Amino acid sequence: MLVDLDYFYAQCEEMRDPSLKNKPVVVCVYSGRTEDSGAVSTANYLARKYGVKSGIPISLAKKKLKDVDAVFLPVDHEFYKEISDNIMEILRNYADRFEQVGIDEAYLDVTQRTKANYHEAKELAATIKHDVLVQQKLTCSIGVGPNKLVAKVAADIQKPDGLTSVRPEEVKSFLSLLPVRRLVGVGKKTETKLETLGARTVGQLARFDVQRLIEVFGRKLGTYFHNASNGVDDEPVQERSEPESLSRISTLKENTRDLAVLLDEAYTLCDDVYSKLLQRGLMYRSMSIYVVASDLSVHSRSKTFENPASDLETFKKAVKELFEKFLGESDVEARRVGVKVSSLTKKEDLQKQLTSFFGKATE
Ligand code: DCP
Ligand code: CA
Ligand code: CA
Repeated sequence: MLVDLDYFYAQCEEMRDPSLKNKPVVVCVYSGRTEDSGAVSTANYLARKYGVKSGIPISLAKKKLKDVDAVFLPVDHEFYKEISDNIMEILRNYADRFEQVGIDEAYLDVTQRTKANYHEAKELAATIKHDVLVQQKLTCSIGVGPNKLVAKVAADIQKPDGLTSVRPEEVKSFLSLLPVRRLVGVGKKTETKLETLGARTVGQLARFDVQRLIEVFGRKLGTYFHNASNGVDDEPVQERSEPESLSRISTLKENTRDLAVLLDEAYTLCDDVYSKLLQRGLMYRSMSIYVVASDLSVHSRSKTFENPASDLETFKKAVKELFEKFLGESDVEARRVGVKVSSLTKKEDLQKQLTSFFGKATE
C-alpha cells in the first residue's frame, strides 16, 4: 500500500482551525523580500478549483483568488512534522514492513498480514483510513497493488479521501489509458519527449520497443520506463534503520526559572517520547534535556546510564536531576524546553543478546 495524506499542510491548518474548512486555504513559503514574494507550498481542494497549486507564485495565487474569501497562511513545519510523526506511528503498526517517504506518505508491505488477499488488503486500507481520521482528524488516499509502483499510481488516481485497489490481473488495463505523466519519474520534459516519440499513454509506452527506449533515454531510464509502463517493479518496502534519537520540544507559556513549571512541561514531553519508544519497542541508554533561553541561546545537559533503560520513571527522574543541575549552574530564563533519548536499541535485540549469552536457559 501507499498511503498519502491529502493536501497535507493545508489540511493540518484546517484541522487546527476548522473554520477554514469552507474557504480556499493557501499555505505559503514567504521569501520575505516583499509582502507577497514567495511560492505556494500547497492549497486545499477548494483553492485548487481556482487553479492554485504547489509551486506557483503567491502573487499569482492572490490574483486567482481575488474575488473569494481565501485564507493565506505561512508554513508551520514544526506543527506539520508533529502530526506527520503521529500518523506515521499509526501506519507503522499496520505494516509487516514500513517505509516512510517524505513527510506525508509511506509504503506499507501488508503481504503477510493479509495473506496476499486483495479483499482483505482493501478492508485493511479502509480501517487505516478510519483510524487516521478518528485519531488525527485527517483524510488520506490509499493505493493497494502488487508492488510499490502500482500502489503509488493507484493512490494518486483518486484524491482526496480515495481508496483504489489494483489486483495483479488488472494492472495492465489499469495503467494503459493513463497519461505517461502518472508514472513516478516522468516530469514535464520527459512527458514531452515521450509524446513526440508517440507514447502519450502508459499503454502506448508499454508497447514501445525497449531497445528504442534505451537508445533515447539510456539503459537505466529506458529499462525503467519499459518495466514501469508494464507495471513491473520489484523494489522491496525498505524498512529504514532505527532513529538515532527521539525528542520533543515545546514553548513555555512564559519564560521561567521555576523548577515546578519546567518539570510540569518536561514530564508531558517525556510521556510523548516514551510512548514513541514503546510503539517502536526501543530502549534508551542516554537522555538529555534542552533549554532554549529567553536570549535564544541553547543549553543542554545529558546523562548516560550503565545499561539500557525502558521505563518512564527512570527517564523522568533523570530529567528532574538534570533540570536541578541546570538551574544550579546557569542563570538564564527558559523560553522553550525539550527532552531527548538516544543510544537507542531494540528490545528484542537485547533479548537476543541475553539469549545467545546465557543460552536457552533464559527462554
Ligand atoms: N510541498 C511543498 N512544495 C511542493 C510540493 C509539496 O511544500 N512543490 C509540501 C506541501 C504538501 C506536502 O509537501 O502539503 C505534501 O506534498 P504532496 O505532493 O503530497 O501534496 P499535498 O499533500 O499538498 O496534496 P495531495 O492531496 O495532492 O497529496
Ligand atoms: Ca499528499
Ligand atoms: Ca506526498
